[in-house]
Amino acid sequence: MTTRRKFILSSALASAATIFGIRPLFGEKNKSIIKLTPVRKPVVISTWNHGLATNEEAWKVLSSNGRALDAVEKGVCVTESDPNITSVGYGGLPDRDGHVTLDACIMDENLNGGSVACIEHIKNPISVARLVMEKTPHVMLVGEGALQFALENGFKKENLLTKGSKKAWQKWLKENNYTPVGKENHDTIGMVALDNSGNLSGACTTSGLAYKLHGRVGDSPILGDGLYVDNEVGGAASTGVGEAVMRSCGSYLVVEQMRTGKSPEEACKIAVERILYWNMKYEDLQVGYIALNKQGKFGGYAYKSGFQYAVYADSKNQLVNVKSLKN
Ligand code: SD4
Repeated sequence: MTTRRKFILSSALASAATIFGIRPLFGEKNKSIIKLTPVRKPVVISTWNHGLATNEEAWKVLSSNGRALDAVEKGVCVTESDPNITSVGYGGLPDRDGHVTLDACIMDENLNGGSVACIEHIKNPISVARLVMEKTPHVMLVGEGALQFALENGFKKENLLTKGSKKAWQKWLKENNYTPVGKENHDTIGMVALDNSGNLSGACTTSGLAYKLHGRVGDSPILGDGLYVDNEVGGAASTGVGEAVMRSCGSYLVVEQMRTGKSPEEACKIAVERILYWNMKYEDLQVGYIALNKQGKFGGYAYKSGFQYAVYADSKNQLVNVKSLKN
């Protein structure tokens, strides 16, 4: 092909890519762009103010040159094991039938993922999700099968319904006539970390919406919804009404926006704008995203005000109030 023809063809491809909003940033090309920019590391971010304690644990791993994957698993285990956090793990509010059913997923730096959904009786579902990733040919196990897999691998069967959560559920039963309202149960923990080797990993774990229908699974254990990590670009995690996140493939959308060069905050904003654009209707609708890119830059955005995330970077652990589309 002559040089002129080659030029015309590549310009045509470039403008087609621009029209469709696609930029060819995959593979080697993408890697070389990222290598040119300075990297701040390690960094870990996680949702809500309980993210501070979660970050502390993750930082222990990161600051001793550990792997981001170990950091996110150990970090979110803190939240899962805390009986006073009623939206994650032990102490999580049950479904409308009184079952505490948990959702969790994890992703490493090689696009590997593991997930469990609607699992009962296991205090640390994130560790089961990691085992699914590392020891099985699958990505996701659900319900009874997930429990069976956990027990076969040495996890203990426990009662996760604390006195406090049981009391809250009984009160709800009296007042709400057994009608699931899809009301948000704030404080799913989503976490993304960048380690000293420059690798990204993430984890997300929750007891989901309080008083949901038995068997309901939200966004949190779904790769691309509650969490997505692409080690060439960045990672993102969500919190809020899972149905809205699932309908818009939220975390994947955030990561793909970062791939086109958007900052973490801009990428998160685009993902919540998608929810507004489609006019999704849920009672008490809130969705918040957090994102961390390969360079160690981070950000978040929420549908409505009140969302915070915790960031541990430059040896400082602090809370950030995020901007929102609505008050
Ligand atoms: C879910 N996204 O199950 C979770 C709930 C949540 O803050 O994040 N609440 O839909």
